[in-house]
Amino acid sequence: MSVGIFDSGLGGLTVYRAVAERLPDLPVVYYGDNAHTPYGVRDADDIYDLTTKGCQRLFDAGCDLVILACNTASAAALRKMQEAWVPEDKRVLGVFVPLIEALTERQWGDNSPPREVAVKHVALFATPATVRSRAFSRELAFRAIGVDVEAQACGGVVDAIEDGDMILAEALVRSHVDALKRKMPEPDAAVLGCTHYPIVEDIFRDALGEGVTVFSQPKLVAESLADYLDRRPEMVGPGKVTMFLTTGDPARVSDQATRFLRRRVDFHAA
Ligand code: DGN
Repeated sequence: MSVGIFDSGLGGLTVYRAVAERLPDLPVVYYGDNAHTPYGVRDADDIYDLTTKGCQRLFDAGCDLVILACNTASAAALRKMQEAWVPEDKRVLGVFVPLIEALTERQWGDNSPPREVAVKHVALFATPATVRSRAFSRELAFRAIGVDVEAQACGGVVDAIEDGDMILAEALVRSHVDALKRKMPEPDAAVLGCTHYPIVEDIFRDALGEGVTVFSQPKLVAESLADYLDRRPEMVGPGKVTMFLTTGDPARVSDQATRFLRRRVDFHAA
């Protein structure tokens, strides 16, 4: 089978790239909902409808396992989808759990009791919808992990990156980090909870300063996926081919994707 990677647009390509590096033989179907991006400003019902539609398309393309690379979709839709929508023979996994597991040094699907958490004051940077959903704190509370979380909604950063305006992106990141530090002066860890932020990770690191451990998703998700598939070899069947689908204009999306992947790929109409 192929593994599906769902995203609201192009940002999930940061996750795709890490997965392709970690698991080069794994066929992947990438679905970018570019016609409806950004999700960060949409309401939860809308995000749920768009995310289930995209996942259905990935199931139809032969994916039994779909990763929601999009934090906003993971925050606003995943739990409800898992409870009420995902068919028994399919799996949909989000990107918060690998982050939380990294904080607690556990692994996807590992139900052992929580261990002592090394970090205490965690700064979360994410889109307005992810912050509004409080999903990150909810997942921590669900696992009885007692850390202090302060969230900063980073309005504008996704758009600046998509527009290729890196000067604006840097100014916004620095002002969001300043705003966070006014609420939590000494975070000891920072979670970059948005697909686009790995592209400006160095700016986050610089603005946060030394002594702050930065958790970035792509590598953590790729590592968790490798682990997950290791423990479920029956899910990895004979290969299909990797392909890229978009609800947007394939030619335009293929051009924009180069910025995220640093190589050319061809998107097709979803
Ligand atoms: N993919 C989204 C996320 O990770 O939150 C960012 C883009 C968006 O739809 N706002």
